[in-house]
Amino acid sequence: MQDVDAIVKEALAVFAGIDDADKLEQAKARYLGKSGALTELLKGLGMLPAAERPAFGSRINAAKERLEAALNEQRERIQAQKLDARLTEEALDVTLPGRGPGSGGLHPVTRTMERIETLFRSMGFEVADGPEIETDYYNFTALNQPENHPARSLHDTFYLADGKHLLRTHTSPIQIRYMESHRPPIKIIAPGRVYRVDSDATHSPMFHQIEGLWVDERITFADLKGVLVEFLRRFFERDDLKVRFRPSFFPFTEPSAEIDMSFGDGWLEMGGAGMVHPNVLKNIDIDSERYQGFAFGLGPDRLTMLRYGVNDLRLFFENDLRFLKQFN
Ligand code: 2NM
Repeated sequence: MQDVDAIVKEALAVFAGIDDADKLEQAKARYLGKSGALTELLKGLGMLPAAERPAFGSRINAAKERLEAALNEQRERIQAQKLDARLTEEALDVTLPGRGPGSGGLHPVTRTMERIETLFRSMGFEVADGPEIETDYYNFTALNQPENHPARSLHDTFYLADGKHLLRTHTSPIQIRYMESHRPPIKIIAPGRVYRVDSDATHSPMFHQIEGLWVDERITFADLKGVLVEFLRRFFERDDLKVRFRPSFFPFTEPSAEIDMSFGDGWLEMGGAGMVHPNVLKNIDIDSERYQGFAFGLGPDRLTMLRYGVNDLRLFFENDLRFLKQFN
């Protein structure tokens, strides 16, 4: 059987070497637990001659107290160490400079819109505006879209619950409204948000459009080509950019064309255009014998994707700052 002093000496050394609270309690059990070294000694008390029992008993009790005191000290030391570590880890350096208010920036599509407006202003175009909630008349009828034209179907157009209004599907209504209150020469662009029931990697239910309109005496398709080629070359800063006009159809223009521009080895569709249909001019009391005009529509979202190399249109409208911050 181990001597009391030897047990105490060993236990004190073991306790002092432990820096984990759980391990300390396990070590305590080895000396003071039910079958701990000191407890075992106490159990052997009955075998001693009666005269020696009190002295030996009190030695063991003194040893127990000694170990309990050492345990308490070690518990406190471990707790203090833990607190120190936490304070160090969570320390705040209050001498660091503040982060300051984050600087905001314009949305990439807004930057494109402003750039487009600047370029067209330099070519003598005014910028016109109008409501996003429109009537059937301004969105379709005035634009020579027959009553049964597919674009009017519930499928493409968001109709309001009142059955009278809709979200404009293009910015042409701006131009109709402008032509109602102004007489030629009319030379405007109409930028803004438009809405169609459509959603995938290249279509968003809300997207942007910029339409242009130039009505005067003797405006021809050559003027249309000149303006659009000049615009695209300046927008993409490429003097050698090629532009191609492919025959197409729109109810509000005749003749009509799709506008393609050279891109790498191929062509990319950039928008549509044409000479304003005489019926449209008649609808707003402009003499279509005396005045002619061209109109076009461009997609600023598409122009932004190409200019910045973005491959998914939806990124523009999710408002994830990690994406948007890259443009400022
Ligand atoms: C396009 C393509 C072709 C257009 C026509 C008019 C208006 F009001 F003068 F009739 N505004 N915009 C037009 C013409 C729009 O977008 C692809």
